[in-house]
Amino acid sequence: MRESSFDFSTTLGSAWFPAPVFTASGCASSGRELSQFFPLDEIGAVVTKSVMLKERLGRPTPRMAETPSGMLNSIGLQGPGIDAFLAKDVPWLVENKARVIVSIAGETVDEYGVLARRLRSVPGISAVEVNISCPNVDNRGLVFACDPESAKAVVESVRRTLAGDLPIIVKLSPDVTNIASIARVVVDAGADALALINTLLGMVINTDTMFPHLGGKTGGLSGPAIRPVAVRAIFQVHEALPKVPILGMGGVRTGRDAFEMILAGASGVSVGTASFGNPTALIDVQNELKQLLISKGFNSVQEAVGFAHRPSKANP
Ligand code: RRO
Repeated sequence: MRESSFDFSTTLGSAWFPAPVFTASGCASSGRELSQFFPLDEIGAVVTKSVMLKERLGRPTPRMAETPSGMLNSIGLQGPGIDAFLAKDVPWLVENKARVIVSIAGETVDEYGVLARRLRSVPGISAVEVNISCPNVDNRGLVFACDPESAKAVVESVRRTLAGDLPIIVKLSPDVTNIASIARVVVDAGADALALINTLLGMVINTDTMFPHLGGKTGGLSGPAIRPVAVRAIFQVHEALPKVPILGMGGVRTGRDAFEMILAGASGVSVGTASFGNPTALIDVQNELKQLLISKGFNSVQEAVGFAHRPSKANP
């Protein structure tokens, strides 16, 4: 397979992307910092930090902790609110030729509907990520992805509002017993694709002060430590719902890590925490992934999606 004839594009619902590597929501804000290191149109898309209806200051500091092979964050949905975001960030991304996936987060089912309505006629948006799995909320009842009825209500509200305007990608939490059953509920409610996985709820206690280290006490664990959890979740959901596109994420640092997620069933892969240590991680992952797919004999990304599910000699 020659590089020139290899098809590196991918789709999430009706949205098409020329490459399968994306930013992870929350790790690149609206892409301004990363644009100093590479042109944003070289990656699949920028997935923006989950935005709420109103400006939000987020949780008390400290908001970060290093952990073995990972990182704990407790940002708490800090952001400018949807109006400022649509006035400043989306136009800037469009000017910079980035493809844009806007991530939204609401405090109530209705708020998700209102946010979706604001996005309906905005030019330059490829898809909406509906984040129902932020771990950094003070009331665990607001982690909609951990309760099938709440998850269903949010997705139905966004689907009703958007009709067929924009593909809906729903971001799920790994902190559930059966992620495939939650996936099925949100797909039945109208999700076109799924983003797997958000961070895992964790905690670090400072053994000098003998108090929790983070201002918000708990935080979301990301980085290589969670990659096997993400691969497992992607594999289980692809097995249950093989036609539903998955945007995979969780500890991807190399092209081989991204390849592993594609083999598990992801149609695209987001790189998040790795960008903090290496601002060109997205480009490095993308280049390495392309070479790996070609060297394994694939003609396209699509051919490799879910390849680990084929029957083996040992397990036909
Ligand atoms: O803002 C956050 O603290 C946050 C969000 Br919205 C999320 O979805 N996942 C995460 O680890 N942190």
